[in-house]
Amino acid sequence: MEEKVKIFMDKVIAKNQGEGEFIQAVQEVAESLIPFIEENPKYKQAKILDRLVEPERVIMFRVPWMDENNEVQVNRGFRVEFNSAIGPYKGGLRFHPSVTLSGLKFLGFEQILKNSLTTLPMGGGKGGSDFNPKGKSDNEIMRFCQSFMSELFRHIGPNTDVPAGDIGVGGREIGFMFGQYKRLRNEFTGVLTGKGREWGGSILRPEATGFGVVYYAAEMLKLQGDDLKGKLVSISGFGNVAWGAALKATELGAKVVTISGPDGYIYDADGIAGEKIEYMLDLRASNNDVVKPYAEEFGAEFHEGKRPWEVAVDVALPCAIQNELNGEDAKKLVDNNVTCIVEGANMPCTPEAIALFHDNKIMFSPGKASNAGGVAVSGLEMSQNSLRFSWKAEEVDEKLKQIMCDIHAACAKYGKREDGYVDYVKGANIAGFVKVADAMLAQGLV
Ligand code: NDP
Ligand code: 2IT
Repeated sequence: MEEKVKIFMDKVIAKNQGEGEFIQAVQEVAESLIPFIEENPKYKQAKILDRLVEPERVIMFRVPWMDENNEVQVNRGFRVEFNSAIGPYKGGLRFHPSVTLSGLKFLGFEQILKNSLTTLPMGGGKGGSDFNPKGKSDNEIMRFCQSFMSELFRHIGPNTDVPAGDIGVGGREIGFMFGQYKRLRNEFTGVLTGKGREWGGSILRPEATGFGVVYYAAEMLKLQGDDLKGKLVSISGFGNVAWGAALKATELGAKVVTISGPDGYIYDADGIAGEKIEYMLDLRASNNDVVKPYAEEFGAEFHEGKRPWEVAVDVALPCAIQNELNGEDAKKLVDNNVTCIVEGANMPCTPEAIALFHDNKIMFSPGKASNAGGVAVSGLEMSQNSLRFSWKAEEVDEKLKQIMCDIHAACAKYGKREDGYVDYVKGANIAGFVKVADAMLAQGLV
């Protein structure tokens, strides 16, 4: 089997030279899926996996804009329309200087399986720009978003491709892009999700990813007869996902002791709760991208240049960025008797870290399963827009909780090993794949 994976990956590597993150994401999926496909020859004959790793379309464009000093700036915009077998392309936009085609291809590829897991009719896509929002004025952000949408608008639509937020894209940016789309098309439609509540957005969308991560963690613990009450939790990041996760974990009786930024991590032995969680929003809104001010505000420890994985906890929730938890970090967590690692970010754990968790039979969930709550509520926002209706907070929360329970059940079913250990990576990849693959078979060679 290893040989079959190698032959497949050699082709992928040759075709996608220099795209390390994309190759990393495909490798993980190929290891789970190739044995499954060998047992199900209909997928093999139709070369579903070869087709799945090739985006249906990639759009790359120039984004010119004028800064506050009347100087011309030029960025690059992208939209990777990866797979539309089960619904319109759906996935976030990332504005960050590190954005490359490889990064967006990895995110778009993961999104195919993630969106399938939600059980909602959404295909996979991702986009963004190498624009750096840090230190930009509101006016500059607006001018950039308008220029970005002046090209993107011709490629998207409520039945074609529905972008949303990701790193660097929140409610403000979605507002500016929605306004420009509406102006160019003269249509008020659900073309983006993450909109403001007053103009078609869903209640609980900002909280949804973090809440979903914690609902998923609770399901993993429940399967072992355990729960979150009294558990020590470490979280990385301090953005939208980290904030929602801290809020829900605390509500369910856990104690969150860390958050982190690119500058280092905060250790707060008293627990990050109440006004301290709200303060995370101020930190993020300040546009400075540092967590150190938390230590000064609340008298907690700040560990400069370090990551939170050296702290002894029961549950770890990496919620910042890809490849932020490596083999060494994983070893520290394992040595400190961690019981459960649940990814909030996309691909935050390296392959070495995941292998160590698996070898030690520690519960580990990949982001494509445990962070699917964000895009799931985006899917609910699309439904509400189509119905011209909006559900109440309790209704959305109930649906979100049910979706996370169902994703967990599907992953546990496909990932359960003979000795009872659940390989959630394998479970998520196979459970996400089947629906997309069957739809591709039904729709012929397109
Ligand atoms: P935010 O922009 O709110 O937060 C991410 C921030 O983390 C970046 O600004 C980045 O800062 C910072 N960061 C970079 N490196 C580190 C580090 N080593 N330690 C701590 N922080 C770091 O983004 P979100 O909360 O929206 O997204 C976080 C993750 O969750 C991403 O992987 C995203 O793809 C994923 N996700 C988001 C969803 C959503 O609905 N928003 C849904 C599902 C997944 P800097 O700019 O300096 O690099
Ligand atoms: O990675 C993700 O799932 C997101 N950034 C959310 C995508 C969406 O369409 O809500």
